[in-house]
Amino acid sequence: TQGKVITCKAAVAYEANKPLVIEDVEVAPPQAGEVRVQILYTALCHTDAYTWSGKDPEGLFPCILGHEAAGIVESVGEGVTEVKAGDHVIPCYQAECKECKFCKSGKTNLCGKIRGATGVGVMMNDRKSRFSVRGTPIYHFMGTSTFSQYTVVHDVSVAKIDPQAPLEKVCLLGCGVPTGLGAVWNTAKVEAGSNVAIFGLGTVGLAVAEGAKAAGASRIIGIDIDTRKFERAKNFGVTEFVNPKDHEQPIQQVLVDMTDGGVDYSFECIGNVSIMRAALECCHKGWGTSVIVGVAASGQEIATRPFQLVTGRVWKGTAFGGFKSRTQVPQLVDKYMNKEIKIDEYITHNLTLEEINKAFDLLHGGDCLRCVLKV
Ligand code: NAD
Ligand code: AHE
Ligand code: ZN
Repeated sequence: TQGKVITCKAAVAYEANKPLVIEDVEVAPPQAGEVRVQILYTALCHTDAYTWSGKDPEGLFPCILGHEAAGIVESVGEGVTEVKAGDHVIPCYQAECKECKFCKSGKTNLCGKIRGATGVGVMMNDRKSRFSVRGTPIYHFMGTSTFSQYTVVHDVSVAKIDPQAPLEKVCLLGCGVPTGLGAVWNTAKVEAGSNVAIFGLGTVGLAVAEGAKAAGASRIIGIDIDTRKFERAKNFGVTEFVNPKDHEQPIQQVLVDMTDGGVDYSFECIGNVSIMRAALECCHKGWGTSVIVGVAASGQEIATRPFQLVTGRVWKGTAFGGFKSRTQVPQLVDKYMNKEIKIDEYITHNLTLEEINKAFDLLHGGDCLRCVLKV
């Protein structure tokens, strides 16, 4: 297949909110600096649902969504040295070129090399797509497009992993689990003994809980409006639960009262700007830090009284938990293999690519953390 167009199945999003269509898609060979990957397993993340909803300013249609996956390199383009056919890989929507201003700064995991192309659904070389259906180009998504049996990614966007690792599990290390763990370990740098509040107990929020427990946090308070989330969250380290619907007072006040003035760290894992405000305002005066993890829709803005920051609270955000993708995803795979981090517990459903619309329904149903699709 090397050097040839591959025709395979992919789920195409033709329009916002319209069911995805399983199509025979033509996938062009990788050009210089590109890698064609056979995707074996992909999970769905709420960010896929967000873009599909039409509220993502970077969402272009028709496109192939998907960014939490694992697979095997099929072939590589000219000049690609770090991976070869047969390598087991995880596509990384947050690239790591190790050469750009961002990568060399030592201050961020964001990479600038190809971000200009991935935000508009094309490959860097020729600003074109490698996907087409009956001659019509289909946009890439987040530089990954994993809802396809084959995809083409930039070489700076693939992490080579231990070939022994089960791809049907470690696909989750493409997004949600690292995001939550890294928000705690890299972005907030939670210390032992801290009090932590987590808004939203989906996969990302539960991974925050797992990370906070590992960091030695004393109290880990989980906040969700869906009480079905509470029982499961105990296994991830959440020690107390608050349902905002049980309280008349604003949720930030409830938390301040529970914690003698506020929490040391809070995490917003929903994507709701009024909860982002509450998450900042439930932090302790003088030092409390709030991390925004959730992705809010186009046009939404955050607000608070500047006095909140003047009096020492800190407002931060995180992308992929601050992990440097190509360097650290393989390390997270090793941690899973050594049973130092969970993955299996986040997988509540397993379906096939053909059943992807059902998988999106499950994701919206509330009972589902991650649904892994066999591609
Ligand atoms: P999810 O939908 O599984 O989890 C969200 C949780 O929030 C659910 O349990 C829901 O019941 C709860 N919730 C909704 N409204 C609430 C409210 N008003 N008060 C309290 N709880 C409420 O989603 P997920 O896959 O865990 O992702 C969470 C967010 O993180 C999404 O916005 C996603 O786009 C974003 N995300 C960001 C990054 C990043 O790099 N920054 C990475 C992955 C996901
Ligand atoms: N296109 C969206 C932005 C979405 C966003 O913030 N994405 C996160 C990852 S979410 C993964 O589930 C991210 O990493 N952002 C940094 C980046 O470089 O995109 C919008 O609203 O414009
Ligand atoms: Zn995601």
